[in-house]
Amino acid sequence: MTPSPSRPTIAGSLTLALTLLPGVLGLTMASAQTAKPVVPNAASVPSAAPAQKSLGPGPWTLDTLKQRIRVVRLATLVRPWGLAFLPDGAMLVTERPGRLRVMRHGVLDATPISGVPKVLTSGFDGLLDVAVHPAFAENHLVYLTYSKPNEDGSVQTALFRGRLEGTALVDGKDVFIANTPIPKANQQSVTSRIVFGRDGTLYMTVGSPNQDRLKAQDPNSHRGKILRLKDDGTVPPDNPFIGKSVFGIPYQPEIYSLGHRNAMGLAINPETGELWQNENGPSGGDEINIIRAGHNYGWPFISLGREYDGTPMEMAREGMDQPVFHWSPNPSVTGLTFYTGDRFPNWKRSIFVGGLMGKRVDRVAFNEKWQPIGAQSSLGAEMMLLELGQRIRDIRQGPDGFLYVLTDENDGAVLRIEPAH
Ligand SMILES: [Ca+2]
Repeated sequence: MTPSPSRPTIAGSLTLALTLLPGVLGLTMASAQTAKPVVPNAASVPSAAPAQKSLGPGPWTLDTLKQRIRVVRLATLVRPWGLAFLPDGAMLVTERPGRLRVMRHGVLDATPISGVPKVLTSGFDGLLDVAVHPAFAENHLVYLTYSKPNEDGSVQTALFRGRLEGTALVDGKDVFIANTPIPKANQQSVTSRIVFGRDGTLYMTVGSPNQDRLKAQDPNSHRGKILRLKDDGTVPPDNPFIGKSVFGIPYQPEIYSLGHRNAMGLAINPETGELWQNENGPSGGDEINIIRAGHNYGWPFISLGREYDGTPMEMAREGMDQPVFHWSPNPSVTGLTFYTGDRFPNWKRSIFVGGLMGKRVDRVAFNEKWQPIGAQSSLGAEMMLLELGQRIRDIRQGPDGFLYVLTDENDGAVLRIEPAH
């Protein structure tokens, strides 16, 4: 994807400058930072939440709007978080406590892959997403995002790269570490997804902690941004904010888009090549966005949701993009995949997302112009897998045309959705 020339993303109004600067300068801003109750965002619900309904071995046959499906439990993993497929069809799956696993022909290899970095495992931190280099067949490169613990107890979001040789990642190293560590005293989990674009650059989301939400608009911080990197972690020369600044504060050159809360899903539209993303809103306002170079997606200034105490939020501002689809109430969306396979012809041009609090998978159908068919909000989504009662962490289409689903549990499951006849 070639970034289009960026347009001004921050209106130069005095009001906005006054809103932004205190956060940038680290000053207290009563209206946005201290007056609101501190409520964890959806990614930060304590892991000691009420016990999950036990899933059982399955399989399950379920009816959906367009398709009878069979859901098969392939494996049990601890808090599986992200998955990616190798060219030979094998599947890599991360476990949040810090293990990378491999499945071949639907069977889990008992031995985790060695060479994975040490991760922070408190809260919802840990080993996060996994992506495979587009030229994996030649270079065997695998990428991981994770919560990198520092000696002072703070945590940073890092991108790690290693070469997969047999059951080991070798020559592994951090190729990029996002700035703005989250201090130990203020620790709040943030997430990171990664995906390769058609031009071979890598997009990486870096979450914005709810307690320091203005970081999502701070040009000097990687938090609350989507970054665009070369495959070695360096800056592509055509990134939209290179050499630019706002109110005299230079942008970090890795930034591709800003104003994001906690992005949980990231995928390339297989038809248009555009980058699509989903992120968690506050109370209501989970959203799917089409990400364009240099654009501002509004957080924390605008949202279609409300503050946790019920206070309405500003819903629109000039120069800030609206989502293509949004939810209220929130399922806490996570994972995002476009269905392009042949196993479920009725699901072509559908997007699937997981839901943590919603304990379900949502299908959203799109028309030829990539507009949602019907409602542009929750009513336009088909809820699936509610019968299983599981927090869903990720969903991806496999090269075999089946859908693969991860549940967010200590005895989490890798599920495969197949047609039932
Ligand atoms: Ca937004």
